[in-house]
Amino acid sequence: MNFKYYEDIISQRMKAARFRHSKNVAKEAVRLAKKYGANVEKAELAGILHDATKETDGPEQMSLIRRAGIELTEMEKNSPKLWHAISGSAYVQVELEIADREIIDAIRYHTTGRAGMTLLEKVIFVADFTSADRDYEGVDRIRRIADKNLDEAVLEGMSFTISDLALRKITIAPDTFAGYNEMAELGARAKSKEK
Ligand code: DGI
Ligand code: FE
Ligand code: FE
Repeated sequence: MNFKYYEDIISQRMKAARFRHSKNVAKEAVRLAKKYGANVEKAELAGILHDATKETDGPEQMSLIRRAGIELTEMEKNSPKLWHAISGSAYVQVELEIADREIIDAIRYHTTGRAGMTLLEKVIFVADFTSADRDYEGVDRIRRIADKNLDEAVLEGMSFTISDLALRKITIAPDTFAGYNEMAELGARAKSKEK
């Protein structure tokens, strides 16, 4: 896995600010991977690549998705914000020839999450929320949680996203709900054990 090689390629696909974000996510993913026992090299690589196609135009993203053999659902077709996660996972497969399923899926599900997330998927999902460049309201709270319990941080991130989307009356992907329900149930069970 040649991090510098991929970092170079990716830097040419995006503006400086997004490249900075990608580097911050890679760094945060490494920190979380060490803390929670995920594969550190994969975390760093998935982190730098996770937004690879965020600045790629719609038709090119659709072409990457087609080339990777991915079928979009009607809702996905109608949710342009979700495209970059899917086309990003397609891009690393068809253009960078990365075959590692864990890395591909960490990119694929970095925006929505899903039920049954792998440790690496959780690390990237949370790192995207807690990277150094993030300054939304509530980021301190999620950073604090991320230092204590990765699953709780995933749940917090999903809760944040769903609340935000619902307030703005934007469609919420089934994967987002499925991930949220799974983590909320896990959290509820942990709480009932504490008592
Ligand atoms: O790419 P980033 O900006 O670093 O972060 P991201 O990949 O988490 O993208 C965040 C955007 O994606 C934000 O505008 C909310 C949107 N989003 C997240 N989950 C869903 C969603 N949009 C829709 N329509 N449905 C979702 O489930
Ligand atoms: Fe993203
Ligand atoms: Fe991101």
